[in-house]
Formats: sequence, structure tokens, C-alpha cells
Amino acid sequence: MTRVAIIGAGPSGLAVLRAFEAARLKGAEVPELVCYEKQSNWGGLWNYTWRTGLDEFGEPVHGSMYRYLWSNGPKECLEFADYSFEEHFGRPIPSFPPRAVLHDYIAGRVEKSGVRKHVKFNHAVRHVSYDPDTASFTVLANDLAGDHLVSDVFDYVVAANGHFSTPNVPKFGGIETFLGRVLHAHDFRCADEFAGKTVMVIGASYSAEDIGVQCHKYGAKKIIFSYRTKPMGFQWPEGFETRPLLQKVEGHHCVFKDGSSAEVDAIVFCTGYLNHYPFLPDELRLKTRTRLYPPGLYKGIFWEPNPKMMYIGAQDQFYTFNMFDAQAWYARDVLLGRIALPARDGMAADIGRWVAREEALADASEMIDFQTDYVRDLLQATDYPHLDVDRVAELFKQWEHHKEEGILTYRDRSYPSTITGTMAPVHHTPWMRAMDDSLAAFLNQPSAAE
Ligand code: FAD
Ligand code: NA7
Repeated sequence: MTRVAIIGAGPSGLAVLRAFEAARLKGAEVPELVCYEKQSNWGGLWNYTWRTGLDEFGEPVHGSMYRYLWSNGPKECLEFADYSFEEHFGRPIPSFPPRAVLHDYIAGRVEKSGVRKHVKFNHAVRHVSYDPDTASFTVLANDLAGDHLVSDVFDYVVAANGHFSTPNVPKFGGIETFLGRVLHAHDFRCADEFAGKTVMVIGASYSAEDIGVQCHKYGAKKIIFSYRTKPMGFQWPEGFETRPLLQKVEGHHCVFKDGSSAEVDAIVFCTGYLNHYPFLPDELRLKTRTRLYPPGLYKGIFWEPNPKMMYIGAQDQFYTFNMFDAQAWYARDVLLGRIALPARDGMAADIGRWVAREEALADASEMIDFQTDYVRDLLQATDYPHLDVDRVAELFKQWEHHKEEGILTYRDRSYPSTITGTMAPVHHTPWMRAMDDSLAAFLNQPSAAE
């Protein structure tokens, strides 16, 4: 029987398990699946950990999510087409759920599919090799709880290990003299520790924006954003400042590129992440920065030099859970022989067209359209339930607009589900005043009658 190894049981790996289960339920003969997950539970980044640095087994901690993390995009843009939020929670819920609610949603779908039996938890993949003579992969993993190595042979490998876990940490002159806490967003957990402090946040993307806003919400005195290329451009209220790139640090004193300076208590590097596949040899390894179309991946999935090696979720993301589904359904159908891959030059030409288009993208709106077309391209080839990507794209653009209107209030907005058509209810508490991020607090919505 054909055997498939899946590395990671985050949203991407779980999409693959769900895709095969959906085919099996329709009568298809499906391959044997083994999913290696180094954490003790599934959900990937959504599986919160308080730990930073190394875990209890000495493994690098995967988690980059923090206490008080609420979805930074409307849930209607990531909704699974085969499992709506309404189906999971039994009623409509507001558009920007906290982390625990999204984890519950992701886990609920796969729990119901009965695919847990395919996952080897506490198993960290150490090495993957390919033998052209036998056309097979050998996967070497560490059973962390038992502390021994296990090896197994597969016909296909899917890397679904995420790429927002290995921090990109540049160096700034004099930073070793800094007299406060320095950390990367990967290690940021609890905004409360920065109450009353002046926090410098380096970077101008999602992490900078949200960590800055979190610290403000939980009582920081001042947030100073330091950007490299261009500032975020939101209408920042009192309590926020924007400066060009940090040049030099002397104790608490920080000097910026325009010659201005500031005294800061803490520095948070929100400088992004590295696509890091330490378990893959050169000939199977994707080498890319964070981008919407990593070169080398046909359909954003298949490693062009050896398409039996696949990647799910390796690109930068507007779309998340439903894009991983689109990829997983497509990959599944290739494995089941329902979709034929072109020859290598055909794959290279197709990749070239997408990459050229990606490199010409001018703004967020064009990026949203690009990823919409990418997801559409995958969906039209499979039996994934209907997902109205044009409607999702509209919601993304409204969301961008709402962020411009109010960076502290955009999470108070509601959007309609593209799956059920239901408009999300307004959350019971404006986000800036909602300090409790638990599932119970979030779902404790008064009913319409009350
Ligand atoms: P991950 O969630 O990273 O899961 C990868 C899994 O692989 C993990 O469980 C990990 O333990 C496992 N793994 C890694 N290496 C190995 C190994 N060697 N062996 C075995 N297992 C391994 N997306 C949204 O849609 N909305 C949001 O609000 C949002 N907020 C975010 C906030 C932060 C701080 C970050 C970092 C990301 C956020 N994202 C958000 C994007 C996020 O990337 C996706 O939602 C999603 O988690 C990606 O799923 P994944 O399965 O590809 O990767
Ligand atoms: P991103 O979106 O990859 O952004 C990285 C940011 O870091 C970006 O603004 C970069 O600046 C900045 N950066 C990178 N290197 C440097 C150096 N050397 N100096 C200064 N600034 C630098 O990562 P995020 O962590 O924000 O988001 C990743 C995910 O986490 C995302 O899915 C979110 O939902 C949460 P640039 O603008 O390129 O000059």
C-alpha cells in the first residue's frame, strides 16, 4: 500500500488528514498516513504554550502565539467550506475570536473525522532522505517521550511544519549594552509584563502591529515602532510613535536613522521568521524568504526537482485554513492519480508565471487578488465544497479598509459567513475592553432575546 508521511499536525497537516478522510468516506482507497507531530497535541501554533526557548524534551519550542492573541483577520476569511463555524459552535459567533476559540474550531473538525489515530504525537522528525533506486523516502524521527529514534519508509512526504517559528533576528550596534528585556516576537507571551513601560517594536508588519497594540491595551506607557522600509501607515492614537530604523543602542538610549533618539525599557524584534527545514537534505529542501509564491514549488505544493516531496502552507498567508484545505485536496488528488502532474519543464514554466506575477504586485489589494487566484486555481481541480473566493477577497479588502479606519477598533466589526450567509453577531464587549481571552468569556454572548 502507498504510504505518506506528514510532518506536523498544525492546520496544514490536519488539512491533509481531513482531505484523505473525505475521499475515503466517498469510497476511495486511500494510502496509509503517518503524521509526525513533535508537540503533545495538535493545532500547531494555535496550541498555546507558555514555554519559550526549549521544551521539556530540549526541543526548540514551536509556539509563537501569545496570551491574548485574537484573530487578526475576520474568521469568515479562513472558514472551512466543509465545516462552518456555525456547525461547530451550534450558533453564529463574532468575527474576531481569540486563539482558544480558533483552536477549538480546528480541532473539532478533525476530532469528528476520527483521524487522531494517524498522528504520532511527541515525535520530532530529525531527517528525511530519498533513495532514487527504490523511489522511497526514509523518515527518521525522535520519539521524545520514549527517547529513542524510529525510522520508517514512505512513498511520499508532506512537509507541513509551518514557517512562523524560527525567528529572524538581525543585530543592531550596541544592543549587547541594552539594559532591559530584548526578545523576538516568537518568545512574546504576556503583554502585562510591559505595563507602564516604553516598548520599542522593530518591524512594520503583522507582528509589530499586533504586539504593539497588545502592549498598549495592557497598559504600556509608550510604543515606539521602528521600521526598515516603510511605516505601517495607520492612524496611531496617542501612546504610539513611529521612527525609522534603529541605528545604535547605549544602555536604555536608542538612536534612530533620522538622528532622533529615545529612552526605552524593552525591545521586541518583530522582524519575521525563517522558512526552516532542518530535517531536509539540500536536494529536498525549499530555500525561500517569506513570500506569496516560493520559487521551486509547482502549484505552491510540489517540490519541482522531486514532486513526491510536498509542502503545505509554505507561503506567506492572507488565506490560511481554507487555503491549506485547497492545497491538501489538490495534493491528495495527485496522490490518488486523479490529477496528473506535467513534466518538469511544464512545472517550471507554470512556477515562473506565478513568480513573475508575484514580483510585480504593488499593494495589499493586489496581493489579496493574487492569493485568491492561486486558491481558485487549486479549488477548480478538486471536489472541495464550494468556496466563494471572490467574496472572501472582498471581505479581506473590507478588513484592510476597517484597519485603516481604526487600528484599535477593527476587531469590533462583523462580517457575513461566505459558507452559511449568516452575519456574525457583534461581540458583547469592544475588543479594547475585552481583557479575558478565554473561550468561555468569548462565547458568553447574550442571546438576541436578552
Ligand atoms: P503551524 O501552525 O506552525 O504547525 C506546524 C506543526 O508542525 C506544529 O504543530 C509543529 O509542532 C509541527 N512540527 C514542526 N517541526 C516538526 C518536526 N520536525 N517534527 C514534527 N512536527 C513538527 N493565521 C490566521 O489565519 N489568523 C490569525 O489570526 C493568525 N495569527 C497568527 C499569529 C502569529 C503570532 C503567528 C506566528 C501566525 C498567525 N497566523 C494566523 C498564521 C498561522 O501561520 C496559521 O494560522 C497556521 O497556524 C499555519 O498552520 P501550519 O500547519 O502551516 O503551521
Ligand atoms: P513578516 O510579515 O514577515 O514581517 C517581517 C517584518 O520584519 C517586516 O516589516 C520587515 O521589514 C521586518 N524586518 C525584517 N528584517 C528586518 C531587519 N533586518 N531590520 C528591520 N526590520 C526587519 O513577519 P510577522 O512576524 O510580522 O508576521 C508573520 C506572521 O505572524 C503573520 O502571519 C501574522 O499573522 C503573525 P520590511 O517591511 O521588509 O522592511
